[in-house]
Amino acid sequence: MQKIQNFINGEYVDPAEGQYIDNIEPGTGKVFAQIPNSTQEDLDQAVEAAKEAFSVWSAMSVDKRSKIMHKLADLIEKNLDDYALMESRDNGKPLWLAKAVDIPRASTNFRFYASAIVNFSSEAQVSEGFMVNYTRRAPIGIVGCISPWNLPLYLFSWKIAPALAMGNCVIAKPSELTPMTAFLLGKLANEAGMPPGVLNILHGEGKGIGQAIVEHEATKAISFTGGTTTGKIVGATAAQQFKKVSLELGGKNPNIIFADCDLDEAVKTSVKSSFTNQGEICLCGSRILIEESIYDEFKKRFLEECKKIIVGDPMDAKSIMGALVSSDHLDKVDSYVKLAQEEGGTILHGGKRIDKEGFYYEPTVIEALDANCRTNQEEIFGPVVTLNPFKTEEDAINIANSTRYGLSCTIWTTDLKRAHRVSHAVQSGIIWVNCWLVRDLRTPFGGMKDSGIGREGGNDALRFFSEPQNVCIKL
Ligand code: TXE
Repeated sequence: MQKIQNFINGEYVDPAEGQYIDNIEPGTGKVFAQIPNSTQEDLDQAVEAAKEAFSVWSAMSVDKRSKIMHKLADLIEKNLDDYALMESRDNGKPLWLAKAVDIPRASTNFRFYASAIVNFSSEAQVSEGFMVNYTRRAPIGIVGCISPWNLPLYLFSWKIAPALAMGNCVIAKPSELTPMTAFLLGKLANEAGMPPGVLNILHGEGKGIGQAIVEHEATKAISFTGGTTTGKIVGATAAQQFKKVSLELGGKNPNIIFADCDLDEAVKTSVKSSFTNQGEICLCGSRILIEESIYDEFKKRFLEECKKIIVGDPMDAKSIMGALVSSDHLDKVDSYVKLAQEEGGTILHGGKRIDKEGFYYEPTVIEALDANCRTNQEEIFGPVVTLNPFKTEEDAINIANSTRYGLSCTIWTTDLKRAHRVSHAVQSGIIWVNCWLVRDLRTPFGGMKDSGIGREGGNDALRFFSEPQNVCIKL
C-alpha cells in the first residue's frame, strides 16, 4: 500500500512523529493509501524552509517566477492521465470528469497566474502640480492555503498559484480525504525549477495540522475553502493575530426557472448543475425554483433526464456520477433525505444508497417542501435537489434570498430586463444567466453572507496575497 509523505524544502519526508491516517478509496470503500498525520514539528520545519526560501523567491524577477509556473502548468498537462486517475480514485468522481475538468483546470490555474503576474501593475494617482501617489504591492511572506476534498487539485492550485505568483512562500494543506494529487505536485514543482522551500505541502487532519497552520505566527495570510462551520473557526483563529483571511464557504444556491426561458437549455443545464461531481460542488444549484405555469412541464422533463443518469464505478466511462467522497458524507446525505421526508417532502426520484461496495447514492429529487424547512435551508453538498414552485418574480427573489448563504445563483429567462433586475436583487456573489459554471478567471469569485469573505480570482487574488504600501511624493 502506498504511504505518502510531506513535501518540505523540496524533499519528500516522513512525518516527524511517524503518525499516519488511512485514506479510503470512495469507489471501493477500501483503504488505498496512508497519509501523514502531521504535527507542529512538521510545521516548524516547513516554516524554517519557507523563511529561508522567501528571500530568494520574492527577489526573483517576475519573468523568472512566471516561467517556472508556466513550466509547472506544462508538466501537469503532460501528466494528465496519471493525475486524473489519482484524483478519481481519491475522490470517487468519474475518471472522465477528472480528465476533462479537474486536472486541466489545475494546469490552467498555474498558467493563468503565471501570465497575470506579468501583467499586474501598481496603481498611481497624480494630483497635478501637487503630489504623486503610487501603491507598491509586496509579497506578504509565508501564507497558509487550506483546501477541501470536492475538487482537490483544482482548488488547491487555485489558492497556491496566485500566492506563489505574487512572490510568497506557501505552506499548503489539502483535505485529508483527498491528498494524492497534492502529494504528486511536489515532484513537478522541483522539475519545474521551483526553489526548495517555496512550496511546502503538509498532510493531516484539519483540527490538528490545519488549525496549527492558521495559528502559527509565521503564516501572515490564510486562504481557506471548506465548510461554513470550519470557516468560522478559521476566521476567528486568524483574527487573533490580525491575519488576512479569505474564506470560500458553502452554498444553498437557487436555480430560478422563469416561464419565458429556453426550456430545453434550462432542463439540460439544470441536470448538470444538480448532479455534476455527485452534487459535491459548492456552486451546484440545489434549490430549483420554478415559475408555477411551467412547473409540471419542467418537472416531467427534468425527471426524464434524471432517469438517464448512470451512477457507477468512477473508472467506467459510462458513469455520469461516481461515489460520494466518504462513508460519513454518504450518511450525512442520506440523513438529509430522511429529514426531507419527515418535513413532508415527496421523493420524486432516487432517495437511496446504491447497494454496492463504495459510497454510492442515487441522484435524488424532492418536492413539496416549505422554503424555510431545514432541507431547503441547509447545505447538503450531495446529489439532492428540491423542486419549488413560485408565483411571481418577487416570490422567486424572496425564496432565493431566504437562506444564510449567498454564493451563486442561476437565472433562466429570455427577458433581458428581468435578467438584470433579478440578478441585482439576488444576494449572491456569482450570478449566471442562462448558463452555469462558465468561468472567466479574471472575474471576482466568492460569496456573500455566510458563504464567505473576500474574493478569489484575477487581480483580487493577487491583491489578497500582497501587502499594499502607499508612497506619496510631493511635487
Ligand atoms: O469540510 P471542512 P468537511 C461543506 C459541505 C460539507 C461540509 C463539511 O457541506 O458537508 O462542508 O465538510 C480543513 N483549521 N463543504 O468536514 O472541515 C480540512 O482538513 C484549519 C463545502 O470535509 O471545512 C480540509 O482541508 N483547517 C466546501 C478543509 O479544512 C481545518 C468544500 C475543509 O474541511 C480545520 C468542502 C481547522 N480547525 C466541504 N478543520 C466548498 N465550499 O466547496 C478542518 N480543516
